Amino acid sequence: MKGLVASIKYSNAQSEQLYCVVDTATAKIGYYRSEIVLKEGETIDFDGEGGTVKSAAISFDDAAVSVAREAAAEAARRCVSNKPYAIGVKALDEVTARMWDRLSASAALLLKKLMLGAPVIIRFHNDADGSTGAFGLYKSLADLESRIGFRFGNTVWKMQRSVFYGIDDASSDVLMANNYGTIEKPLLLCTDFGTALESNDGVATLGDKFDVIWLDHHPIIEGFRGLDFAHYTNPWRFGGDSNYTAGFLSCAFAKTFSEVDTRELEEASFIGDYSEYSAPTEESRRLSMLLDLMTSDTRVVTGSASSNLTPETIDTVLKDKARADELLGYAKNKLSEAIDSALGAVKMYQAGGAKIFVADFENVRGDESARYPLPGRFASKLLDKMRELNTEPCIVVLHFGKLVSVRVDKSISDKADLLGVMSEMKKAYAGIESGGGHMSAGTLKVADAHDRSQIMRLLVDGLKGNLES
Ligand SMILES: [Mn+2]
Repeated sequence: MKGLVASIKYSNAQSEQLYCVVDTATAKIGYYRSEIVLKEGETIDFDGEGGTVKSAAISFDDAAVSVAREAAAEAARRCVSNKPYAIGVKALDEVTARMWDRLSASAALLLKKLMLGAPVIIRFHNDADGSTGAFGLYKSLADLESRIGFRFGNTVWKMQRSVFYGIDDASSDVLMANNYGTIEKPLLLCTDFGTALESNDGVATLGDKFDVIWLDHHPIIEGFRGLDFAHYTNPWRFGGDSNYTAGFLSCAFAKTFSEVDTRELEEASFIGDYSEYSAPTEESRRLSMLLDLMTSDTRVVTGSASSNLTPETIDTVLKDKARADELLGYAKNKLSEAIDSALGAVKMYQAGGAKIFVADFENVRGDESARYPLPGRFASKLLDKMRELNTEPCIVVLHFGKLVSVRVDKSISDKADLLGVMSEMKKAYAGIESGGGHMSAGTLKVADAHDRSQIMRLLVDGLKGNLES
């Protein structure tokens, strides 16, 4: 059989190196061990019986590399549909249609990389929204694999525990890419995080090691370097806003090459991010809560110390109804305990016709080692509860160590102008390390936890000033 070595996953031992070989006749890829040393770009005439190359006639020709890359690009384009995904919600469907050419071009890029065994890193935010996006993408890729009859391989899923893409993240991605020899540049795909000035150093650290696809729905921050990526797509730039969730965006992106049904996942993303398009069903509520738990405390599902959560693990849990029910029961319990403690610990400030509630998460979370609920997501749940208990619109401010999470009722989010208040605070006060988010949900990080009370006062005063003006 004749093929071209498209990528190599290096290992210290030659026998452990993993070679991705494109079949020259069919453009399908296969993964092999090899008893002889091969290099990326080499054409080999070989016998790959049993998944190991024992001997091969080797040649190298630039033209053959170009032909293989063009064949992969062509095969990728053939997989991409030009019919925009639509779910029957006009406002969403119009935004999707406007983004479609862009999403299709990004999908063609992703698929070309996968068809040449290039390393692909997919990072998703650790919440219901980010994880539905990753899971929808995973299911769609699996569907495509089964239709084209080969596995892509060399894909790494990483759950992102912050809303920024930092230097450490970029360094780890570059190190990982250095572990491969490829004829095609590695690809990084980020979803549901990172649109912030705080990600600029990470983006700079990436250099030109990667092609990048960035799917986000956080408000556009001018000066964020990722905006220059050819494959940065954000509904804010196409007449949409944060209500068009990243989970929905990633599922729509996946619809360019797969028709796998992701409606329930999309719905779970709307619930998780409090999107105005949310129309919950019992099943999607359940899914959203499960993903919320799994992404908050990976130990309850993996049983290990690893803090990563992969779509494979999510798949395993979702397929096991008894296990999923058990986890849901656990989540509901933890949540209602935390709500009860919070109700006894909040301070209230009147702000025009609204109420601002402030609480310390330390007083809420009973068990030190418990990771569910996480403070940010708990702030949203607490806002729900406060809405139930009060007739006025509410704001919840929850502090925890160096972090301050703020949740604002959508009905007053324009007037309260949380993002404006946070950006003023960043200018006026050097003790703030980072701050950002959506109109109705934001997080501040202070350099020193001792400064917290001062920060809280500035924040409450800023919101109050806007609401009373
Ligand atoms: Mn989101």
